Amino acid sequence: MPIPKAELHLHIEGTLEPELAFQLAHRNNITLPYPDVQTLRDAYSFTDLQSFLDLYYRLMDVLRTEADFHDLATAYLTRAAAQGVRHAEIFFDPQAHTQRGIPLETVIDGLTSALDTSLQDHGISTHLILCFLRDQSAQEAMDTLDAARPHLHHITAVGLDSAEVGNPPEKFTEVFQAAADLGLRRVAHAGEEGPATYIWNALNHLGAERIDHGIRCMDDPELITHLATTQTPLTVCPFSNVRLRAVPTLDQHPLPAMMDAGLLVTVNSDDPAYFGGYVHDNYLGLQHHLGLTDEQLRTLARNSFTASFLTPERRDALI
Ligand code: ES4
Ligand code: ZN
Repeated sequence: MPIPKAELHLHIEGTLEPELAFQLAHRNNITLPYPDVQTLRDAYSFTDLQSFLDLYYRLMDVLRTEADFHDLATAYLTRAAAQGVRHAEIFFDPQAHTQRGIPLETVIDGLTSALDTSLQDHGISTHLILCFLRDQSAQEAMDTLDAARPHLHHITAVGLDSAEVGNPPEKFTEVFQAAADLGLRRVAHAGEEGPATYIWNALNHLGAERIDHGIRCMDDPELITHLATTQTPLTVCPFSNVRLRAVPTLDQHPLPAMMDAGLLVTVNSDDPAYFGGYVHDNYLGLQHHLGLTDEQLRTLARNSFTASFLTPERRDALI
């Protein structure tokens, strides 16, 4: 049995497996620009974050109805349960859907209809994290937060994702402040492809409580000390880093050095349908390629609960 764990860095749109993409395309009378599942899977060879994002946004076109979002989330939860996931904090990208004419309610109602019964059906508690697309304007992010106001009882936190370099955190200072004023928690992708300064700025300008990826902190000794002292969690995604070439090979992943530096590291899957595995597959990859011990894997699993936004009661029950 895979070790019980929380998953804290998971884009629900990144769980769209080619088989489901073809099913939804058929159901919605859409012709995908790929003849079959294998040809689509063969297209999953990326050179950097942008080359991945291009396919990720293109394939989302099959997500049209509430049932599509429900089925997407249910498929993820089923796989996550088999990987030992007991709690999942799930990102979604409203702007990627509203900009192609899908109402925000369709997205949120579809996702929450699956998440609402997840604890009973899959033994997984869930939170939703609304992400702003950082390669779009600050005003569009603010409009998205405004549109989400009627749905805030379903949303735990805001996040920041998409193309990092050239879109620094401070572009979104105002909308993150507005989110905090609404009682939302805050996380941000930083230091995936972007520099360590983006991590500092996510902390100092956005009030980020967790850093998604954060691997580039290893370039800045002062930042390592700061993150270790404050025990700010980092949601690291090893398979993602290799597939997007942020790290050359899994054998060279900085995760062991990050743990040795006293950082609160967690392991996550990011976009598992695209990067070759779900969260426990990432744990196994680390064990195999980096020789992580059972004790280190237990530490990573414990960190995942510590770093979550769970109430102390459920967290204590899960650890
Ligand atoms: C993402 Cl790997 C990654 N980085 C930034 N934004 C994203 N959205 C979906 N996956
Ligand atoms: Zn991500």
